[in-house]
Amino acid sequence: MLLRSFLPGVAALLIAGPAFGHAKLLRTVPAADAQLRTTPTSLTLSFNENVRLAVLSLTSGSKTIPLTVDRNLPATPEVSVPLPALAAGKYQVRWSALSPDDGHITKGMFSFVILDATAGAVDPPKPR
Ligand SMILES: [Cu+2]
Repeated sequence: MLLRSFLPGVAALLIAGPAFGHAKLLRTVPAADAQLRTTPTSLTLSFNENVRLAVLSLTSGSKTIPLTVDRNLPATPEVSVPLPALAAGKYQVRWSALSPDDGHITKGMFSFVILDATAGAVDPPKPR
């Protein structure tokens, strides 16, 4: 009896589920897996709908680079934060975004590389 009254509710949830879009990350600057020859001065995440960033962290190895996210801003599809001067290295971005429309949270991570400008080209062919 309990099961019988429960199932229609579950079915309704399953059907309704896909109708609500979750915030999807469309693109970023720097782009995922980018190999940069110049140091980026800002980090931008573009979503398919309005979001509030719950988490935005930038790390390089064990080092965390402090970022300032203004959480008082209204929800927006594009979030941009200024970056401090970054040294050459591999950086990892972790994010988590809240969609105010339905309260859903999506998250992900990506990385990019800042090449060492003083080292010249990446893996130049070595003369033998
Ligand atoms: Cu959603």
